[in-house]
Amino acid sequence: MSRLQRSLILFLLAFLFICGILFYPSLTEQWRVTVKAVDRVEVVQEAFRHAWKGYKAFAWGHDELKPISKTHGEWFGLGLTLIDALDTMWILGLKDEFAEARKWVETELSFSKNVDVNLFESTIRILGGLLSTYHLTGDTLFLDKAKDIGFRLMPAFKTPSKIPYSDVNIGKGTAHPPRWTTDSTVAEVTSIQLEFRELSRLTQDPQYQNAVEEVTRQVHRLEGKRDGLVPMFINTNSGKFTRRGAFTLGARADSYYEYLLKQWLQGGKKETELLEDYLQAIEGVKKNLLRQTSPSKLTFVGELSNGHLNPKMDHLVCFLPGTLALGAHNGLPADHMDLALQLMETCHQMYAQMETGLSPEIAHFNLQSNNGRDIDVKPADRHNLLRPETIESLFYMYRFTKDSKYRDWGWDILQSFNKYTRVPSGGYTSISNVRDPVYPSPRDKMESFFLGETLKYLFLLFSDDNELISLDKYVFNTEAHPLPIWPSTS
Ligand code: DMJ
Repeated sequence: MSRLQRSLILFLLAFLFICGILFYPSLTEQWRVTVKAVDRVEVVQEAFRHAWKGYKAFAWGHDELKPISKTHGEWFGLGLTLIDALDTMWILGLKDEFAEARKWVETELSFSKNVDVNLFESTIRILGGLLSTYHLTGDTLFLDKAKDIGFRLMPAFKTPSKIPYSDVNIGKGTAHPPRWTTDSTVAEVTSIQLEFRELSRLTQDPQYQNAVEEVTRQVHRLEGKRDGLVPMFINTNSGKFTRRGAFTLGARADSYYEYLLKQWLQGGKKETELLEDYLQAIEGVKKNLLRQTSPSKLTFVGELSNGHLNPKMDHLVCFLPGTLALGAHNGLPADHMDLALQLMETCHQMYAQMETGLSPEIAHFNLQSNNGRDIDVKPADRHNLLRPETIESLFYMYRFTKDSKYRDWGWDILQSFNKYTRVPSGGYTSISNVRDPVYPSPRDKMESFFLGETLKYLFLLFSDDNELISLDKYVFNTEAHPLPIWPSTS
């Protein structure tokens, strides 16, 4: 080799070395970011497959998987998990799994059964799931099934007040309240509207829309609200609120607020009474229920009981940051977004401060300046049911802000689910103690909303495709089933 050749080779090597130093960090960063984004989506798909593996092996066609005892639990006997998961499989691109589930719906699913179902739960999970799967796939099998269950649920509205009963026998066509009361839950009777209104639009049969809008009309003008906040119970005979004086954004009232905003969006922002009720309620939250913890000033939504503020918040309330952000995205006051940002931080802390990284069902907040911890958990509230609300809100917050911290928070939750709730033989289980990372006490139950909602929102949170269920074209029902925003001619 000549001296010239040697010099050329040395020069080339030096050049490559300098290029490496200059560009390596940004190349690796780019590569890392791309791989990270892809990986997270794939980890969700893998989690779904793992959950499905358990459901398929031990609970196929039944309502819920009991992954530890390797058997199933029955609630309505209608394949609840399978139906709740249909559109998730479609959105996650799990074609084989979707095809086998579709086959079951076609050949096995029958609503002609002498069985009592809860009106609200079967509307949001079954009717909602079938309608959204119909919209995503265009497959009329799902529309036919939706019509069938929708029609069978209608006897619930035959009450003296037209406020529906909680339970319907879908085989006999009879309905009744729970054995111990003639009250229905306010959230339940006011969170079936998106689904029944959509069923009327698709079938051109107004009976469904008329029935649920009668409920909305009555609740709109009822006495007993406090600054737009509603009590938790309503009587099916009198049509009036009962057990007044207690107000929460958690269990029994939560999705009333969610559906005010979402019906307004579904109908193309024309139904001003819905918007007015929603805006008034958010003002009511600010005036009556908002507090900040000590020492970290976390904002939370407490509960009011006969004028007394109880500083506790259900995990269920963590739907609220997402709903507030959705409203702000649609032109509602900017301070709704400010509140969403603060509440999102609190919901994140409800996970981050627990030893397992998983939120308890209910958090108690500290208001005393001399006490050290912001969040306390009572022994009876330490369970985690694999609920979706925080991840749901993270999804909205990421879509609207593009702040990657929301993805990172969701990623941490997914990793905790994988660490503490994953059952090796297939499936995930709810746990009884989020404060014990050594033995979180598995409860042996995978709720259908883990597949219907939690994993779906995780996937959408990590997906870079903003058009995948665009929030300008769809509203999610309270079980994460996307329904179309009506075209302006509807
Ligand atoms: C789901 O059935 C729905 O999200 C409902 O609105 C509240 N409870 C569960 C999930 O936590």
